[in-house]
Amino acid sequence: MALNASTLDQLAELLENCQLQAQDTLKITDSHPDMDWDDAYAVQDRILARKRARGARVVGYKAGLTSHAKMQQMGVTDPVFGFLVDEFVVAEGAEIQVSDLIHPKVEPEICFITRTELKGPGCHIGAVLAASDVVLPGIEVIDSRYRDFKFDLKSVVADNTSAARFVVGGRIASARDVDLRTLGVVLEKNGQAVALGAGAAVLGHPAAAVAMLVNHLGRRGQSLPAGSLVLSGGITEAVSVQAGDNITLRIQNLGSVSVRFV
Ligand code: OOG
Ligand code: MG
Repeated sequence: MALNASTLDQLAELLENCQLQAQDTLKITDSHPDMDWDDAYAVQDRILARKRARGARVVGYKAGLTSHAKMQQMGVTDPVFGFLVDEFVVAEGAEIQVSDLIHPKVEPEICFITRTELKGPGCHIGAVLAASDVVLPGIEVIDSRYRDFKFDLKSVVADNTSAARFVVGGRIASARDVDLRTLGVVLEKNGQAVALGAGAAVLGHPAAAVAMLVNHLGRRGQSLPAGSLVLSGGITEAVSVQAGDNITLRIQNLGSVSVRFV
């Protein structure tokens, strides 16, 4: 660790306040260039601790930057991991207030719900599929707290990987009964297909993103509890949205899920 506890607390307070007040900031590595990976995840942990102290409940986790399309869009090279709490949940078909957010973008994702606990190191696709109950479509709404979505990996980790809202829905399927690599994915904005892909865009197989998450948690002495929801990462580039936009995600065999921005 390169930063002391009070600096980590200050950074967590800054980033969480930016989230709650829909205000942006410069990426924190500009002011703290020596921040290391442990510091970055320690800031994220402190944001979660602040939310927990106000009664928030962790409902799952997310992997991000797991597809080449996303890595290219953001100019980075490695996946990152974040937490999902109840305040991020949006009901299927509900409205999202754009004024609560800074510069939201939507991402088409394949979501897993686990039936048994998963532990790393050594977690692999087979273990993830064996432990997963179901998969279903999910739209993640990301909203980097950094000005113009400009960040490096450590800054985005500290910012809980831009997590803001998510909606899951459509049709559930057994994780073992569908070929998650070849599932076709269509993201529509106002009735027009704006991004297309297939499950394999995520690390060759979306379950690989869940295995990476579990191994990441294992390195930190944590496991993925039974009943966790995991967003495995955007399959395509993220798409900017504005008030008035209707977003629908269609995934082959898994139906569709929609959300409206107002
Ligand atoms: C970081 C979060 C990326 C994904 O699915 O790739 C992410 C960002 O691009 O702001 O959630
Ligand atoms: Mg995402």
